[in-house]
Amino acid sequence: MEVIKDEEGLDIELDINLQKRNLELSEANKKLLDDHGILSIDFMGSVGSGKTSLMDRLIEKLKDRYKIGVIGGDLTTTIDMEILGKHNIPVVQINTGRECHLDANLVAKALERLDLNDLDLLFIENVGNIICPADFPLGAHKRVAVVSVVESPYIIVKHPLTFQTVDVVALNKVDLASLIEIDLNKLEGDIRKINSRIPVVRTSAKTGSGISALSRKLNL
Ligand SMILES: Nc1nc2c(ncn2[C@@H]2O[C@H](COP(=O)(O)OP(=O)(O)OP(=O)(O)O)[C@@H](O)[C@H]2O)c(=O)[nH]1
Ligand SMILES: [Mg+2]
Repeated sequence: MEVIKDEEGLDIELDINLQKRNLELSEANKKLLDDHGILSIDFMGSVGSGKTSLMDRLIEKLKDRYKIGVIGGDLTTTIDMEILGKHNIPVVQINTGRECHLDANLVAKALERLDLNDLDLLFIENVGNIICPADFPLGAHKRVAVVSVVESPYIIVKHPLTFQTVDVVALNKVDLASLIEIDLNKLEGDIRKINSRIPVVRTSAKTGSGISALSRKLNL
């Protein structure tokens, strides 16, 4: 079969400049966070994979030990930040309109809205999408890919870049795995073929299983 690869496309120069500028801004974000002693974690994953639900669980578990803030990316709504704001923590919503990922410039603007002297842990929820965020580091110290096990048996092999660029994978919704007969060992094996050293944690934001393990893998 003949396969056309997009890296042969004409828009490559524009892409490279955009990503170069994003990388510079992401490094500035990281320095700002480091200067304030804030650890930050970027959660990425498809729409509905469970990013907000896992962050909700982690915040519940960690809020007595850390001063936590959240920046949330969403095309148009404020639903997720309303949910997480119920923990009485500072939250900033970014509505990207049509963009399928956050970028370092948007995060820089959101950081201006937070009292960085009063935070020691920052969660960033990326726009629901497993493809676009991979190319746009935000300055977070760690990146977590959240994969719902009900998405597709091919979810990992179809998105190799994402799994090369993250530090931890949460295989979420394991409470539903038996209902659809998905092979979790196969999914985990697909991840390890792409990135052999990456920690993979099986979680259920519904039951709470795996939340402590996820927290430990994030060194929290
Ligand atoms: N059964 C089950 N449902 C879950 C789990 N995690 C999340 N959900 C449900 O899945 C739906 C989507 O979860 P969210 O946490 O909003 O997913 P998200 O990744 O933040 O979605 P977007 O922000 O829209 O991209 C909600 O109805 C959750 O209650 C889980 O582990 N098990
Ligand atoms: Mg969400």
